Amino acid sequence: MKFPTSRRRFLELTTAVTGALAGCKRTGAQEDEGPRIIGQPLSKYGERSVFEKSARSLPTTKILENGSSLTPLQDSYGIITPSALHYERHHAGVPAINPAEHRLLIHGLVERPLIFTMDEIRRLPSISRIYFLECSGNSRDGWGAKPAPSVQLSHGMVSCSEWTGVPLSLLLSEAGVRPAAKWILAEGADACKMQRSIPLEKAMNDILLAYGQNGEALRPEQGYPLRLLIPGWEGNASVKWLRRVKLIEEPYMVRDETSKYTDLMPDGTARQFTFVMDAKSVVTFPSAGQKLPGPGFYEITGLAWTGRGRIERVEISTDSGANWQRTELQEPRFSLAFTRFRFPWRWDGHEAVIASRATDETGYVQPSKDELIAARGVSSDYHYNGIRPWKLMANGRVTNV
Ligand SMILES: Nc1nc2c(c(=O)[nH]1)N[C@H]1C(S)=C(S)[C@@H](COP(=O)(O)O)O[C@H]1N2
Ligand SMILES: [Mo]
Repeated sequence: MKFPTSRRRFLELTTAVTGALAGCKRTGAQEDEGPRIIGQPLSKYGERSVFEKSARSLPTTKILENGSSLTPLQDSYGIITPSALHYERHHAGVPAINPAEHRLLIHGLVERPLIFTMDEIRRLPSISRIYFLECSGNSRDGWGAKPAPSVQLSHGMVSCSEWTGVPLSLLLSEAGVRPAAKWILAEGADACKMQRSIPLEKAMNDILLAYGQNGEALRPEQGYPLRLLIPGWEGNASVKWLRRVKLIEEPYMVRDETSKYTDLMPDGTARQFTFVMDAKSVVTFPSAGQKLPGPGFYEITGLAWTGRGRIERVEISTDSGANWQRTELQEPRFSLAFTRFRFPWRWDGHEAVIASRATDETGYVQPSKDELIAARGVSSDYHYNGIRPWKLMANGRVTNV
C-alpha cells in the first residue's frame, strides 16, 4: 500500500488525526464480553442498516410525476452513487415496463431496419463503464441571488454509476447507416415519449445502450429495461425507457431542444444543443446545513467531474478565494466520472469561506460566478458550473453565501 504523496504529508496527517482524536475517552468497557444475542437471519435482497437515513429529497409540490428527486451528495463516500439514491428526473412518471415485451426499433436512414428484444440485446458483446450523469439544470440556483441551503438542494441532480450495456455503434453498424444520416432521434416509452436529436458522430463514438447499473439491472427510475447513457453530455439527452432510434439528416427540433434545454445569451440569441457538461466541483463536507462541533482537524472533501474527460486538478480555498491549495485526488481517475477530492485541514475556529475549483484535462478551469456571468449573461437557466462557496461561521454552522 502506498501512503498519500510523501512522508512529510503522512506525518502532517498523523499529527492532525492525533489532534482530532484528543477528546476520545479510553475505558475498559469494550473488553467485557456483554450479552450474546443471536442476530438477523440470512436474506435474499440486502437492506442498509436501520440506522442509516440518507435519502433523496423530493420536491415540495404535489405533483411527483414531473420533477426531480435529488441525490444526498453530503452523505456520499467515494465516487459511486448507490442506485437507490441516484437522482431522478421524470417528465411523465416511471413507466412499468415488462422486459419480455419491450422492443427497440432502429430505423430511418438505414440499410436494414431492425427490432431487438431485450434478450437479443443482452446476447451482444457488452462493456461496463463508470460515468456521471447530470441534469443540465443542476446547480441552476447559482444564477440567482439566493443560493440553495444545502449541497443536496443545489447540486443533487448529478450521480455516478457503473453502467453496463452495448455500444450503440454496434447496433447502428448492424442496421447499416446510410451516408445521408447525420443525427439520430431517440425516443422513450414513457407517457411523454421523450425525444432528443443527437449527432451521429457521438452515437458512433461512446454512447451506451445501458441495461445494467452498479452490478444489477437498471432501476425503473433510471430507465428499466433500457436507456441511452451519453457520457459527459447533459442528462436530458440520455433517453430512458428507450424504444426507438431513428437515423435522420437533421435534428427534429423537438420540445426538449427548442422550448427547453437552450440558453438565452446576452445578445438575444440562444445557444442550442449545448450537450457537453463543463467542469464542475463542489465541497460536500463541510457544506451548507452542516455543523462542525468545534475547532480542530477536518477532512474537507467533495466531488468533481467534467464532460471533457478526466479531472486533472481540484484546489481548495478556505479564505474566500484569496489562496488556493491542491487537494489529493482519488485514484484511479476515470474519464467522464466523479473524482473524489480530499484535503486535510485544521480549523482555527474563525469564520471561513470554503470553496473548490476544478480543472480538467483540457486545461478548462471552473469559472467564478462573475466570470460565468461575463461570458453567458444572466438569462441562462441551464449549465451553471460556477465555483460554489460555503461559509463556515465561528459557531460551527455552515451556510450558503
Ligand atoms: N424517456 C425519458 N427519458 C429521460 C427523461 C424523461 O423524463 N423521460 N428525463 C431526462 C432528463 S431531463 C434527465 S436529467 C435524465 C435523468 O436520468 P435519471 O432519472 O436516471 O437520473 O434522464 C433523461 N431521460
Ligand atoms: Mo434533466
